[in-house]
Amino acid sequence: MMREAAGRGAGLVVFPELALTTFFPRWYIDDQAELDGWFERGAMPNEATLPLFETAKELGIGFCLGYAELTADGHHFNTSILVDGDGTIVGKYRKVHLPGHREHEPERPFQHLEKRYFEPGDYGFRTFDAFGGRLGMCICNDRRWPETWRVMGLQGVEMVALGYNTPWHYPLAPEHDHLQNFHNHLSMQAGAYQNGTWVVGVAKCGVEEGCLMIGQSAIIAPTGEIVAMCSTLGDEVITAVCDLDRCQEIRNNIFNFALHRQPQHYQAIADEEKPGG
Ligand code: CDT
Repeated sequence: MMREAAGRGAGLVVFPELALTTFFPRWYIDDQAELDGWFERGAMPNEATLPLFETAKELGIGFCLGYAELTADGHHFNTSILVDGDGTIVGKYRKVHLPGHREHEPERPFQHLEKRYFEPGDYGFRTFDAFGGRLGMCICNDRRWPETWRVMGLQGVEMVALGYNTPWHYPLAPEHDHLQNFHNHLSMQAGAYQNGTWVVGVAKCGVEEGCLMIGQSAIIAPTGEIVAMCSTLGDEVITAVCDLDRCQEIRNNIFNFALHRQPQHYQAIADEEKPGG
């Protein structure tokens, strides 16, 4: 798929969340050694990912890759890295908003144990000078939170790369199942428009270990318009020309932060306390 993207002239390829494994938080895994087997240890590239790095370098193409990270000192994160066209890691992100639950809930058709298996990311929402612009990353559930986008928007982000694993079925509110695709695009298009940034959102989709995951990976312009979208639940490469200067169309006008924001009224967003009823 990277070769196909390079053949179309792409400079950056975005892979999904936990691209190297199945979405293992759907399983309750009691044995720590077995669980750790799903994680990549230490620095990237490791033995398993070296061929990807080498292929990217050969093609002169950058990539964003999501994987489960086990650090040398034993911390577990849901991570993504941004690698430039000569194979250098230029950015790293660790998922902040971890959805799901901590304990085994056998009544569910499948688990969502991200809260058990990962720690919340410790980097926050950083942005990086790369690919001729300012890029940021977030991962899956992060896309549903306006704070994710705004913190990067305030840094002048011009493209946010994100991967997702979103099951069609949401056991806690099955009446929302038919809205999964809508909520996916709603969140990403709003994030793009309200912050004047390109968004590349990439699904690990289709049926994985019996679990149906939504697709509709999309490249979204700073206007909030979807300019390219996958149309199947299989492996697909979509491409778009992303002119980062188009971010100014939004930033110089409707969302001119310097001119129109009123941060003295936004304090509650950053307060530690849980909001009252
Ligand atoms: N991977 C991930 O974050 N998935 C969640 C599923 C819904 S919450 C159980 C998401 O926000 O898409």
